[in-house]
Amino acid sequence: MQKEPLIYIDGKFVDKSKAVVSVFDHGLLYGDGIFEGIREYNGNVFRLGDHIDRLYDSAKSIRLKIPLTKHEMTEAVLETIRKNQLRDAYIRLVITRGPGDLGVDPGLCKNSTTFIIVEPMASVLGPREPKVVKMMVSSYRRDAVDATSHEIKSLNYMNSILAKIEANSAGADDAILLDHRGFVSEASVTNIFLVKDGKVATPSSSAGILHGITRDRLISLCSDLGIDVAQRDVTPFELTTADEIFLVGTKSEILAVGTISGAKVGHGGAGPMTKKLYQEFSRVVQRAEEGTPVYEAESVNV
Ligand code: PXG
Repeated sequence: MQKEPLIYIDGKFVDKSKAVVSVFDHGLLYGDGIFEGIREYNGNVFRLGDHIDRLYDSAKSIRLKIPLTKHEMTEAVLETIRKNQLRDAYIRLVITRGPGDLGVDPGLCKNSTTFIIVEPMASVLGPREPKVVKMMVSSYRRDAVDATSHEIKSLNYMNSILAKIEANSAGADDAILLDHRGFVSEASVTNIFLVKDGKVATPSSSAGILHGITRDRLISLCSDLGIDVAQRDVTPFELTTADEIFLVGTKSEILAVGTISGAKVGHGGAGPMTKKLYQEFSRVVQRAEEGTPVYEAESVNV
């Protein structure tokens, strides 16, 4: 019989079919919890330290106590990948407030629940060109920074889900959300970049964005390559007049935006800057120094 994937739950490894959490878990009842989406490329977990830091920042901001140290959490991630013997994977690390009586008060929950899912996932980065997507501007505004801010990587994704439903009905691949001021924020699960006259810009944290790890690496990549890159307020006008627009995220990697609400961005395909950054980024993710080796003992032995 084929072996089932193993899921980490609170220090134990259980078969996928038996990996369950309580219906009283406040992560499910109230979206009270946090998560990370992480990737392993060729036996290396890409920027794992950054993901762990962001996880603990999210936890701190919602006063969620994580029972493991950062080092122990890092080990738990690596061990889950090893147990499933994967070299190219998507890793979902979730910490919920844990089971408790009904009622929104987090004080009702004694212990948080931690689980880690790993699934095989091959990169689409490589010699080919970036995928081109059709976008629209959502009628939903991004949650404000003084509300359920996406600076917290929380389990509350209804804002993005509503935008996605709207995009699905309009025949678009995804939607770009504006912030409460009317500036560009991000797409449902990706950060956004635009290119105009050879300069790159991306919305700053005031627009209620998730501080994306891919975004962060793309910004430093631009700097390394001598490309002018700014984190600033971006207006909807700039979206309609940009030469190129692209989206970035751990799972999506880099996507070129072909159209927004039917209007072409540039020539309607992946532009030269997007292609260049895509090629460069495909090399970055494969570099050993960008990640944490999963099978260190194995590589030491060879
Ligand atoms: N913005 C939001 C709101 C996100 O959820 C990103 C940007 C990109 O961040 P990283 O750190 O991955 O570069 C995310 C990513 C999915 C998926 O299915 C992705 C995310 C959350 C839920 C689903 O791709 N987070």
